[in-house]
Amino acid sequence: MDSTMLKKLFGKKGSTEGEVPAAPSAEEQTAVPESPGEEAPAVEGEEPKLKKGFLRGAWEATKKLALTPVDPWFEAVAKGLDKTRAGLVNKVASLFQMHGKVDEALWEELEDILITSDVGTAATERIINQLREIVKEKKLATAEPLLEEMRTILGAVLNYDGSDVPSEPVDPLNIEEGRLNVILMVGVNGTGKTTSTAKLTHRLKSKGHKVILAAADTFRAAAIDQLLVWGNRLGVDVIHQNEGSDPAAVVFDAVNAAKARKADVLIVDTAGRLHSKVNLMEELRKIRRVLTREIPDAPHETLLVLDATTGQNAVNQARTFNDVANLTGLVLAKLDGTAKGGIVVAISQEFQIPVKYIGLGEKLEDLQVFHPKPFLSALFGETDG
Ligand SMILES: Nc1nc2c(ncn2[C@@H]2O[C@H](COP(=O)(O)OP(=O)(O)OP(=O)(O)O)[C@@H](O)[C@H]2O)c(=O)[nH]1
Ligand SMILES: [Mg+2]
Repeated sequence: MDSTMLKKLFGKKGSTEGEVPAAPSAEEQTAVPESPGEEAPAVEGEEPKLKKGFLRGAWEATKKLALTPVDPWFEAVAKGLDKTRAGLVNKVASLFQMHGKVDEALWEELEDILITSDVGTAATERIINQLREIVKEKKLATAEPLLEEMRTILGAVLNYDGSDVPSEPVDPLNIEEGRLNVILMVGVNGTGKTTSTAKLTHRLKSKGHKVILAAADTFRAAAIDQLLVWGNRLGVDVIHQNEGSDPAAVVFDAVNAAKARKADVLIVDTAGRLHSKVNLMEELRKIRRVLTREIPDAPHETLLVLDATTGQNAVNQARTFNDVANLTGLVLAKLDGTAKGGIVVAISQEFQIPVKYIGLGEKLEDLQVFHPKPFLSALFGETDG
């Protein structure tokens, strides 16, 4: 059972802040958890007498939580989205619950919450317009049913087709056996490119792929060292040259080394910091030219790494890079560090490029495949993916 979820539902009453309860035993899993209010059950196993509404909903959710085996993928996403759940969905849920009637003030407050959570103006407008339509069509007098409706609308914005998710997430990458697959990591400085490169290496390696890294950020010696440290920790080769050398030359070396060493995947970590945007884009073009000369259909993936905490800036970066870099996917890093995870919604509304991964922490395991189903379940505090 995820302690943070229980805390979210029931607050911290009766427990010390930061305390993590031990995993429940089989008996405990069927026992009734402690409830926050005076309406807590006196007898273990007896249901509290809660009226329909938020507490009742929380109770039902917690009961289900206690009985549902936890899926590690869903659990990891849920944990990484704690802040956004509190900052976005819980706020919307309590607005719908507390406000009661549907009036202009409700729409204004909803707009405020969505905009301040980085959902973006286009998606906010879409959500509110569709909710208004639903209120009219279904002649809703109260706002409470709107949360479930909003979840459905978000699913549509995230291009969710209603299909189920595999129990083991499939890496959404154009990787084929029998060839050298090249993944180019791009993005402005500090977004999480190098860390995401390491996390992706870890994922691919654990699936049996032989990975080689190219230190094509030659702008700073520290950038090369950082990748070397990760390479060492991961047990993979890092092809590098000295600080200031031509990144395209590093990539040329790396392709040849990867071919000679029969690697399956070459991941190219690039620089984000150059004197100007023009220089940065020119450097990326040159890297791509060298790659294509060596392997005609390379790079097979170009992933733009965005820092989820930077809001509208991330949207602007996606626009700029998309113009020059033929992006095949997005990595939204640092989603764990923000209550404004609405950025995933804004990005999905504005671009056709799929969000392929989300970064949910600094550790190697903290890169998760993005799929709207577990994402929405985690966001809405549900109990499984
Ligand atoms: N909390 C959290 N921190 C992250 C995540 N991804 C990266 N970071 C941190 O963000 C900082 C910058 O990450 P880097 O991977 O060095 O970023 P970069 O894009 O390679 O930066 P430059 O090479 O300077 O352009 C580091 O402190 C990382 O540990 C994430 O998903 N969650
Ligand atoms: Mg870097």
